[in-house]
Amino acid sequence: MNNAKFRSFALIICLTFFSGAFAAIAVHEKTATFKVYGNCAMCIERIQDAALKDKHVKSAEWNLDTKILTVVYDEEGISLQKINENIAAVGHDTETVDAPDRKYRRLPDCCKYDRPRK
Ligand SMILES: [Cu+2]
Repeated sequence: MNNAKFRSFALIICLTFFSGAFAAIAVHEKTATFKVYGNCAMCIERIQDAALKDKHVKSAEWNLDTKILTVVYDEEGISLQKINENIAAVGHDTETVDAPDRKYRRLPDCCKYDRPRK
């Protein structure tokens, strides 16, 4: 193989590898939004940290005004249901999962929100 041929060969290998890698990332990443109940600025970190606890959740942003959480996650690694459960586990009811009562009671007073189903 001469030099020019080798270079174009190497280039094709690189392009194949990178486009494959990017396609893999793009295919499995999903964005979802759902309601998470909370009350104050202190809740932001607690809710986002609970969502981000699983490494398959790439980003989590909770809006204090709308109470909407936006998550980007790898759907091959974690389900939306499990993300809801992880958040409920720290005391915040979500659209679909209720927090355990004892966890809700342990929240600081400023974080106690009106529970939608209680
Ligand atoms: Cu709070």
